[in-house]
Amino acid sequence: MFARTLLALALASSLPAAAAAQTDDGRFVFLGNYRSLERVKGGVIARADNGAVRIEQLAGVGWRLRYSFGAAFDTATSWATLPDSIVPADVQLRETPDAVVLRGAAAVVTIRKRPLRVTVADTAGDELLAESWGAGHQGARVTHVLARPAGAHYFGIGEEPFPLDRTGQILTMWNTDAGYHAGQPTPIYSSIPFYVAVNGGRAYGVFYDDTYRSEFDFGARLRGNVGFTADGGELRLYVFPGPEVGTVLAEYTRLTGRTPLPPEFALGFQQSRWGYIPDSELVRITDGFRSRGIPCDVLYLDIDYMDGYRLFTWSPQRFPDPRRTLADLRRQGMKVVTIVDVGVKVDSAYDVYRQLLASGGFVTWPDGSPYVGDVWPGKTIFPDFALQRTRTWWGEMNNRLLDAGIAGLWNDMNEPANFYGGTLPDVTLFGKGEHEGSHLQYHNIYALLEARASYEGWRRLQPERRPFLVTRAGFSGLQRYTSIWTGDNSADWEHLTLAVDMVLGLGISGVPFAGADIGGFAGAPDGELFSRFLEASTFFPFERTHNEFSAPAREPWTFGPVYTNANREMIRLRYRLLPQLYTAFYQHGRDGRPIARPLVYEFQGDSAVYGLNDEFTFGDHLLVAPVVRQGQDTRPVYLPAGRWYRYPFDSLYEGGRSYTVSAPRVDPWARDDSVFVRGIPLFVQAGAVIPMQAVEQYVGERHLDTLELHVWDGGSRTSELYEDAGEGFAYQQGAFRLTQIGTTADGGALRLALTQTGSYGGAASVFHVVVHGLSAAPRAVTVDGHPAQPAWDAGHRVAAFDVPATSREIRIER
Ligand code: MIG
Repeated sequence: MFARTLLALALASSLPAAAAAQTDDGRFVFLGNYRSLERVKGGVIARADNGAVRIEQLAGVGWRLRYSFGAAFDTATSWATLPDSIVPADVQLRETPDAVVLRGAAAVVTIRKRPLRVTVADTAGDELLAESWGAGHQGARVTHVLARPAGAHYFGIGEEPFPLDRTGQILTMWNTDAGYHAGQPTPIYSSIPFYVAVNGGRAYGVFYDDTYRSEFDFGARLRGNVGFTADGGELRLYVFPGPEVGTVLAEYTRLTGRTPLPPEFALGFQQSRWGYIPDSELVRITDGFRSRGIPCDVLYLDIDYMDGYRLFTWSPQRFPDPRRTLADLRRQGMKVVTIVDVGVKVDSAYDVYRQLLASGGFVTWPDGSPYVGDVWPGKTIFPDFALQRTRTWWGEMNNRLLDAGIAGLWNDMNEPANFYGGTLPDVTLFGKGEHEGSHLQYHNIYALLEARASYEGWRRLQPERRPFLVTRAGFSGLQRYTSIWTGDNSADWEHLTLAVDMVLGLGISGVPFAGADIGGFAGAPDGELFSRFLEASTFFPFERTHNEFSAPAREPWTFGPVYTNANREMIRLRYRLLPQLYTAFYQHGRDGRPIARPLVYEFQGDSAVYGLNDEFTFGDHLLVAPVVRQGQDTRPVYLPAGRWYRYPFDSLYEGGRSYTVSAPRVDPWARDDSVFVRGIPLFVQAGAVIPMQAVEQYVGERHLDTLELHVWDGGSRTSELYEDAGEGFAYQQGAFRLTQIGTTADGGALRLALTQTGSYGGAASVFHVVVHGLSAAPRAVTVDGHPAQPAWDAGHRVAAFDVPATSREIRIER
């Protein structure tokens, strides 16, 4: 109260009419009328009766709008954005009696004066967004209300368990241990207050960089409006003018960062359960995979590997010699990731606790004493990741696990979760002496700061290895450090639908490296559900089975020989597609695009795709339509305009309409293993090249000197293949090879033009070219002018031949 009185006094002295801004009666007070203008680098500060707005154009990002309802603008640090990305860029300024107009590179921002309201238009003058009620506050709460044009659709806000088009949804940003989330209202584990709007085929994006608890209302209660309301913090938003969805994501991720290339093994299949104990169990599971020829790269250890749930320890009974156990597994190509929670057990005999206590780097009560919560180990204190010294220390603690030979860190319970009432109390304090704030300010970024501590620690302490982290909670920017899984789902069909919604929602929100617990965390899937879950997850960037302690086992071989074959085939397909997937990770790093991409990413002009929640592309040109319903042997698939081929049987479909296609459940009579791949509808665009490789039991099992280029005739496209060592950072010094392949098809020939950049000694020396979509054997094939001898497979109607990987031009005459 005292602080607020001071604020009001300060406000009154700088803004004479500000007394009117008192909100004791609970009303929201909006900016009111324009009063004056001040120029700042890249923009202006416009002052109004009840506050001010600072608007700047930022190079390569878009526009930042900051509102103040007090004497000065907030100086709070942003943990979500990259400081280097905030570079003001010149604007042209024009003032008229009614408005101030700022013209920038990709948008025109107009500040109307009475009342002060902002609109953003593209440079052609077409309006993108317009404040309706605009910016206001009620005490510390801030709100921002925009008009919602009738034709607008909204995507983003991360992993929400709802359909991708947010229109009509109300979504709360407050990281919550929200297990079993089907049909429940939000909040959910992570908060990504960023959306992409598409209206009339044009896209723009909005990001609210406010960590307090907040709510988006996409025209539900707010009817013809779209609003954001937060419990506190500065009303600070960024507008990304687009007009492509891809440009918006490039701009947003220039601001908040992109996922660096993970170690390639992290793209392989991963098997987890709560309860792989003791050490011999890891050996048994590894044997289970290897003896059945089911590829797998990573096993997970959940909380019971620890000594009494003490972080960074090993149970002496269950894992007497972890270094040796992990080394033995590694010889079979099996890596191990350990869970790491955040609550540090209160136990004076436990050195991690003693160190944290002695450093003072824990979350405190208002008087500075440690806040003690209750998590798996019992009474716990919580590291204060807002402190640099705690982040550094955390990295060193993680290194105890890395030294033992683990391959990644799995960060759970970091909402933060607390068995006393769900989370920490609002009055707890963080960041003392650095960036002080209460739990209200730090709650949503606690996991982001933990991930930052883990990532930076790993880079510092093991600089040759790419970090591999998995988190449950997070905030915008988490993608710079970690992958994410969607938390505790259930073994039911609805949760399969939600898994697709959530993973695609994350991807279109700048968080590409995501997946869901295959088969459901709780409950017991039958073979059909498990296989369908696995089919969809084959095309999620992060692919991991996991289930709770009391749930029955669900290794890929748990459901009988027929399902085992089907599951093996899907996992083998995952490994066959690793070059496509790895290339998609590279592309994300280049421009922020998702890896599993909702169709609106590429086909924003086609309104038929806005409501499609269960179709996406896996990298470029490969459309996936997983079956997410029980008992189905067919499903409808909408194909956007263009020509598409069904994979792997190559029937041709004209896009721009829907088809009902076969998607058979596992067929007990199948003889040919590859038949199982028919179960999931996959379509490839004509002209596309999909890079593939031979199956390995784990990434890097052997050096692959040959990669496959599968090309589908009948269109012109550009495709890419990215190769590097799959580990380490030499790629940042040029040790990579990017092959770009342009196709053109005319009456006489299909032509492939290959260009390469970078130089990587380990790159494939041979491309095995497989041409699909031919009606007869090619008349001739030439490679850089020299004749080649294709093998013609009349049954599958494909022609195949090898070329040197340095070839420049391939001509297929038909
Ligand atoms: O209170 O570590 O979402 O994946 O198996 C439950 C035990 C804690 C929640 C995670 C889940 C994990 C479980 N954890």
